[in-house]
Amino acid sequence: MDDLFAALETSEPARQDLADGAVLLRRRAVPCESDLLEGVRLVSSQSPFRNMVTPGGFSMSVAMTNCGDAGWVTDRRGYRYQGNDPETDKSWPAMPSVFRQLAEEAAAEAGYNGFSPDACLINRYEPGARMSLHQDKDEKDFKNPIVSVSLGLAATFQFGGLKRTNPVAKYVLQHGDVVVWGGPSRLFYHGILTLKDGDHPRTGHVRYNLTFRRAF
Ligand code: MD3
Ligand code: FE
Repeated sequence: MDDLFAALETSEPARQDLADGAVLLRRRAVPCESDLLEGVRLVSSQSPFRNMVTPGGFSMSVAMTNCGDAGWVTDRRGYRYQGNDPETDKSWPAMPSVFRQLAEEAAAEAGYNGFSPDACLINRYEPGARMSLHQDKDEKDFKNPIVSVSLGLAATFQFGGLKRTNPVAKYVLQHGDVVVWGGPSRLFYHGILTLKDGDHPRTGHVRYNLTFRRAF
């Protein structure tokens, strides 16, 4: 029996270091999945998902909204964080306490005590949506990690190095997977391959990704 568990563990360990400073906590968010999805519904009822435009003029295939004191936006003027939702002209919805608690606990489990996010970007992928290789560098202090939570359909994530041309490793991110990105991995290039169609019991044909950041 030990061998069976050992075999399962080598393919799917609960915790895995993806790179220096990057820790995957598999299925860590499953116990609070219903509360998280309720939070996504509440936030998006106040600040709806929208397909933002890049500075280059392309509409993103991933639909986004935010909660917290800061929200990430892009338009023809550039990428930035701001306190107001440009679509509603109101503050972003408050960060639900279950979001904050999960992000802070996961960060601590990965070795980043004292992480206190002020922004949560919520990405919604439908089949065909993708996010090309990029760095997250609009935040003030890169010493703070980023915590990501995946819900719904699985997606293939690619993760390279500090240069766009570095070779990439691929990982499948499943429902409930949490990844904490800090230390040297904080500025690594990463992206999501085109989402394949599917049907998830909790989200239907959708994948959500929540990324918790310290923006200001
Ligand atoms: C590695 N989101 O919103 S989560 C993003 O699944 C973003 O929606 C993807 O990249 C998604 O910016 C990937 C994994 C992730 C998030 C932030 C990172 C990986 C990261 C920051 C630094 C390094
Ligand atoms: Fe990113």
